[in-house]
Amino acid sequence: MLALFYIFIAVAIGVSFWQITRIMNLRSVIATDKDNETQGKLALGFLAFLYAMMIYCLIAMNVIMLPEAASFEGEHDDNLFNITFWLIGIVQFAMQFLIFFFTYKYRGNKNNKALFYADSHKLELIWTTIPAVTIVLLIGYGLWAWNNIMYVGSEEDPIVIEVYSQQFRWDARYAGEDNQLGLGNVNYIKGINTMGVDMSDPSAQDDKQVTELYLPKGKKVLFKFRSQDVLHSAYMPHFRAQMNCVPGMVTQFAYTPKYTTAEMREKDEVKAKVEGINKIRRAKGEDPYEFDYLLLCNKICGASHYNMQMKITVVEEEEYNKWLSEQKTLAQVIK
Ligand SMILES: [Cu+2]
Repeated sequence: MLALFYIFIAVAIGVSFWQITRIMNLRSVIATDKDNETQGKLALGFLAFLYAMMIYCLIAMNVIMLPEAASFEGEHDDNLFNITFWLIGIVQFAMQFLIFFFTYKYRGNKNNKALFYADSHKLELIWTTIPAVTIVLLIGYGLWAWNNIMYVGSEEDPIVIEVYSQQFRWDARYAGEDNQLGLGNVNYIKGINTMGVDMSDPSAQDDKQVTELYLPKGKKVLFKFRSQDVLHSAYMPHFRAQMNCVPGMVTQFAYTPKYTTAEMREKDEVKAKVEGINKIRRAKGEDPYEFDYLLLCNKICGASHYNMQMKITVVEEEEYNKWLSEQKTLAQVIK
């Protein structure tokens, strides 16, 4: 056995010496002009492939992208996204061309001579200033949009709704007549009081707990988030809003719904997307999908995280008032 091992080592050493001598020989092999010509043309071919893939993905993936923002605050997210997308898109389209075209244009050639070029202050000034100013403007707009949806310093009088997260469900509570949520704490969770509302708090009496969100069109809604167990993230993609739900603290965002669910379903853009999605679902043998606004969990919070969602229905104000008046107050439900 040991003899076999020695033989193996001897062979391994022999192979390494052989490889090393091959590498030494390679040093004298330099690519010919013909090789450079081929490699240069391959670089151009790769550029064409890259562009084709980019355009194909943009068109093919469009069907699973979100439709137009369904909240007034979300319009700014879409603006930011579009500006950034086209800016980066155009710049990278041009840069890819320069990279691969110059690779081809300055391919190795015996007759070429390198040019010594130290630096250019003018060029450096341009490529520092333009990106810096652009980024400052984009971040400025982004911060403004952030404050806007976080309800910082807004004068409006919003409808207050609490959204409560736990593994693996959502509960919601409307603030009721007084538009003031009663205090909540995990210690008060008992029986049907699944959100842990402090029933000795006067402002808790008229609160209404529901399992589906109804929102009125054109009215500002302020969401307050709590979590019972781990980090969750309240994600309402159609309204372009997302916020972490953190155990032990209350977080928030606010937006104004722009279209009712029915109006959204009638939009050509939404119809085309629903049709595209249903084509994929049919091929898989799944039930057809109908457009609905959704609240999803966007933090991987455990095994059934994927299933943690709540339907959001946006209706005209009249219908919203009617629906809300039909819901029972906590005082009626919890004795
Ligand atoms: Cu979750």
